[in-house]
Amino acid sequence: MRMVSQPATEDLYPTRSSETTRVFDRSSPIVFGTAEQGPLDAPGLQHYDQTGYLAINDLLTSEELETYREELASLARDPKVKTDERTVVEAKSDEVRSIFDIHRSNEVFRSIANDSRIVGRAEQLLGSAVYIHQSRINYKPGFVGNEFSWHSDFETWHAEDGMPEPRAVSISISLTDNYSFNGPLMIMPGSHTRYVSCAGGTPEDNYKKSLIMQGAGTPDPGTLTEFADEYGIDVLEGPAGGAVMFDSNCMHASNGNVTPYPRSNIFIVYNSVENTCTEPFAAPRPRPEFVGSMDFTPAGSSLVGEG
Ligand code: 6CS
Ligand code: FE
Repeated sequence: MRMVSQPATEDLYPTRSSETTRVFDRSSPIVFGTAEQGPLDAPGLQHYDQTGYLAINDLLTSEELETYREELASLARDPKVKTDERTVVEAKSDEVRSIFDIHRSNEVFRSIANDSRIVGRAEQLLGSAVYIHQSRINYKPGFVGNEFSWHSDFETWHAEDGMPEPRAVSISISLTDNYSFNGPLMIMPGSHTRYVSCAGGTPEDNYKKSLIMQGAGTPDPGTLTEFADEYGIDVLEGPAGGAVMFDSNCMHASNGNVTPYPRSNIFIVYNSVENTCTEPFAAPRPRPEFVGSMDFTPAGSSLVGEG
């Protein structure tokens, strides 16, 4: 009899390994910390636990907002940034869609990514020190900003970056006003309690395409319809300077932007230091460091950025 060796640990979140979509209940906890630890209070933690997200109004002062907006504009104008491999350009125009790794490449964004107001909330939600798995600025320019299809970030991070469990939280900090009509974040509240194991495999160098328009890891229309019918869709409108923190396994998307008003944000992903990435679970090789970091230095610590 031929012996087949078993993987060292069972994959709790298999994906991209069969021809059919399957839906599992999430086994991992959602909120790890308590209200006593702060800064989030009990109603805030409860909202995050139930819906998978939490809005924070007035995170930035008006001076901070001004500084980040200027930085955003100057980066988009910089020809060196435009040709950098960490910059993603929109499919049908020459406009910048995203700039990755801004917590390492830019001093202004490094400071906000390590700011205790944000890191403290992430640590409380995840119940441990946290490190930055990914950072980016999303521009969503007026007229030409394209959509992001429905997906769970965790499904991609598990398949392509080797993130073991959904113990990560993203923050999207609004640098422009989010209206219903300029492509704001949409979340299916409660969808973070289910895991959609997607059909198909992961193509070679998938990130080069998926960061412009995601293909692999997007659930099929039938599953998305069932999810929308069950959970509904929340549209996260709100003024510049506010933010949304959301669980890594939320089903979310955003529409394209045909209005003249850009919808730009800073996007930072914090992962628990107890959930560091390993080999990808469903991809030929790990993605580059600027998309999925393997530097597990805790955010907010004095060590960040040294060396
Ligand atoms: O690839 C990533 O890490 C992120 N970007 C996309 C388009 N989907 C998954 C995840 O949000
Ligand atoms: Fe996403």
